[in-house]
Amino acid sequence: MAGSDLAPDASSAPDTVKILIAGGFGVGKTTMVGSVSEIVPLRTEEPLTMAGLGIDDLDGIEEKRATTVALDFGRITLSRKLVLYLFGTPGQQRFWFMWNDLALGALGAVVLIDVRRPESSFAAIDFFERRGIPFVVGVNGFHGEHPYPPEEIREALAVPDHVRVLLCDARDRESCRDVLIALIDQLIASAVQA
Ligand SMILES: Nc1nc2c(ncn2[C@@H]2O[C@H](COP(=O)(O)OP(=O)(O)OP(=O)(O)O)[C@@H](O)[C@H]2O)c(=O)[nH]1
Ligand SMILES: [Mg+2]
Repeated sequence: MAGSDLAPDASSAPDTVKILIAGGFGVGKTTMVGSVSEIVPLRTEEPLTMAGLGIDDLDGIEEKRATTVALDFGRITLSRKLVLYLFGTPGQQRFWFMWNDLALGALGAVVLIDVRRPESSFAAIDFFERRGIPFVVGVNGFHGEHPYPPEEIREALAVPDHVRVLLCDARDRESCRDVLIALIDQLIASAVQA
């Protein structure tokens, strides 16, 4: 109905943005997508079994029972004008071949780090740097503990100055939301500079 108040107005439709939640094995990616998503997240997890002995390194994550074999999917509305579609990547090396496909069309990424095992996310940082996909680093303080300040972690990971490093808790909605907002701020800042 042209001219009617009920007519759909394309200009009021929110922008939708694809964001990846990436990082090493068991750093909390599925947990993060689950805590922040406003829809029931899609998960593709399989149980960790004895078959993974000697392959899946559960050091520090002994409680872990399942692993992502394809992707996590969730959604968060950040404002009336902005909706993020979140794609969690699988963390184990044998599933990394999927990252290229998952990264298609992504505007940015959160590289999540387990503060106790930061080296497990080196490959993820490398992946986004090589492809020029902007990212922020979310430092997941397992058990809510953050023994190192962000600047120390930046130095240890050799993360460039323009990349934000944020302490977070993957189990906490507000905390994960703050990381995503920082990523959007970083994307806007680099678009303005370009
Ligand atoms: N104590 C604590 N446990 C956490 C936290 N984040 C995740 N976990 C737990 O750690 C385990 C691993 O979390 P996941 O979210 O499955 O990690 P992931 O990165 O998706 O793992 P993969 O998909 O296998 O790479 C799960 O048992 C979570 O419940 C945290 O901040 N604190
Ligand atoms: Mg997972």
